[in-house]
Amino acid sequence: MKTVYSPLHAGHAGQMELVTSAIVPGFEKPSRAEFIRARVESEKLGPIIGPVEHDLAAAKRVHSADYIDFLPTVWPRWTAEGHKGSAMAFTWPTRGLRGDVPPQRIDGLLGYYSFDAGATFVEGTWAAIKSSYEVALTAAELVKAGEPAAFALCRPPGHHAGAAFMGGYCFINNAAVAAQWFLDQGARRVSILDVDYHHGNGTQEIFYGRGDVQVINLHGDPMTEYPFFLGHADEHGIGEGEGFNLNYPMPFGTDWDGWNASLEDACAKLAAYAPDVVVVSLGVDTFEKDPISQFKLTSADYPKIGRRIARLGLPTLFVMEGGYAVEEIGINAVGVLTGFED
Ligand code: Q9C
Ligand code: ZN
Repeated sequence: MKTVYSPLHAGHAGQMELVTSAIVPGFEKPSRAEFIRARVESEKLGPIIGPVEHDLAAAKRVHSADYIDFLPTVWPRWTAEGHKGSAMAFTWPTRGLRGDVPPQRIDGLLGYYSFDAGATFVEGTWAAIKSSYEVALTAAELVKAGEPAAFALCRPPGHHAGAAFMGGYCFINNAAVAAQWFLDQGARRVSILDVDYHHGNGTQEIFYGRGDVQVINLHGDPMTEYPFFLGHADEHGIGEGEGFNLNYPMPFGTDWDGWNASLEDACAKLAAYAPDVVVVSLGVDTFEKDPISQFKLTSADYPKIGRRIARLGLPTLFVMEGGYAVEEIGINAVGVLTGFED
């Protein structure tokens, strides 16, 4: 299959991250995408192409226009205020505060448009966000044009970003954008299968009231794992979306057998929904050596994931999400893709 990749991701570099009372270099770093690209080449997965330029209209189909228009202003406003270092949120409108009045200064706006401090900006961040979005749309266009599958090597990732907020290394929800784009191009139903270790809270929020996108998440139980405040098994959608959101929270230490039992159930529900296309939010932070995660999948397990998804027999768009064991991230991510093609 073809891979879509942009070198502009590399400008989103050197951003800092809050981890248990220290500010450290971010886990979501450029080498992640470079290891994956190198593995795509060495495994001869297929051609690597650049993204086609797109305006932001498709982003505004799943995000609020004010949120999308805010993103390119963050770094200029942060530096205009005289701030140095990563632009990072630190105050949020939680219960008991006003969440309906956007403040004027960038320090406040960062909190207004986020749910955590985990989506930080440096100078090249907006260009990387935009390129990641274009990578997803370009890969979606390949699938729409008849390719059985395509790989959007997105960086930064997207699944924690909701309709009007960033967080968890995510800004534009690339998988949600692609799913909506397929619908706008005539698909009747789309399934999003999110296999990243973390619950895709943004994707769930965006489609929670809709019956035309089935959202399935396999992830660390939010009782003990980030993002903590969404992803429980009793969240099955609302109104027209009732029954079209499915969560499979799993405990720390989950290995292939436990994880695969969830995958099998998820694939049965996905097949019953009979979508026209599947968007896979492909995170490989389920890996046993991932530095911020607690599942126990091995490199030998990833091709099995790809083979199972292939058995659905549906056009499939793979959208890169998380995975922080950089030495093995290429082996694991491309392992899913080569497994799919077996
Ligand atoms: N000590 C994705 O995988 N931080 N995002 C967790 C780390 C946030 C992960 C705490 C993790 C976000 C796309
Ligand atoms: Zn993740």
